[in-house]
Amino acid sequence: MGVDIFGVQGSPPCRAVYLVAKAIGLDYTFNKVDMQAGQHRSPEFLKMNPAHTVPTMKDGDLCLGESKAIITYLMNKYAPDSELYPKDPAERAKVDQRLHFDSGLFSSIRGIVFPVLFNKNLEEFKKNKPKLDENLDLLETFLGRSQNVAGEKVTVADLAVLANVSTVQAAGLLEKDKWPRISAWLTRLQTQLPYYSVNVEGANMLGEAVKKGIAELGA
Ligand SMILES: N[C@@H](CCC(=O)N[C@@H](CS)C(=O)NCC(=O)O)C(=O)O
Repeated sequence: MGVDIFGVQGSPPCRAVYLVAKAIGLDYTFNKVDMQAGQHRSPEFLKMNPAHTVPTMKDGDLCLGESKAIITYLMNKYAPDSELYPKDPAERAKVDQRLHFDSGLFSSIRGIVFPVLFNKNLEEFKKNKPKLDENLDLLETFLGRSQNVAGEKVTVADLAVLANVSTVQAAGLLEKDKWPRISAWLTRLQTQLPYYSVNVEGANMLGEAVKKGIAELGA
């Protein structure tokens, strides 16, 4: 049977799951969801995940939506001894906290993507941009306290945040002068993580579309 992951390439929460799966050497089947055709709202898909979001995972009888739930499940079940999700309660709590932070970061990115790619609304983009900047400021603070997002070692929190921040960078919205620690962390992970490339194509695809959209809006 094995693990099935349903997703698309551009989506940051999907890419976070692919990064984790690759990092732990998970043997899984990737099922590309045709969102334009509304496959994520089909009765079969809604049976697995009524919230009609990707990523969605199926492992035997267990169907899960929500990237963070999928990530922590995969770690608990398939890589329980990995340092990517530490066992010590305090260390794990910090990773979990950063994963929650990452959900907020993703929402603030969505706040940019929607007005730029779908609504074509400059005012909405301008209204939402400060929330993204605020989250990047917070991440810059985290990275001032430790080398990585949730401590000195790379954890699943880094992989989740990486999927989001690489999109921001590809969109031309990660100013090096404003967020130098984030920029340096991203550069370091590029050489440090042997599986870094899993995320690159999707991040560039979405990021570059956003960059083009911003230019077209005249922002
Ligand atoms: N909190 C969710 C967010 C997932 C999400 O919003 N995915 C988007 C693609 S990036 C999606 O599936 N949108 C389709 C929909 O909401 O109908 C997670 O982390 O998995």
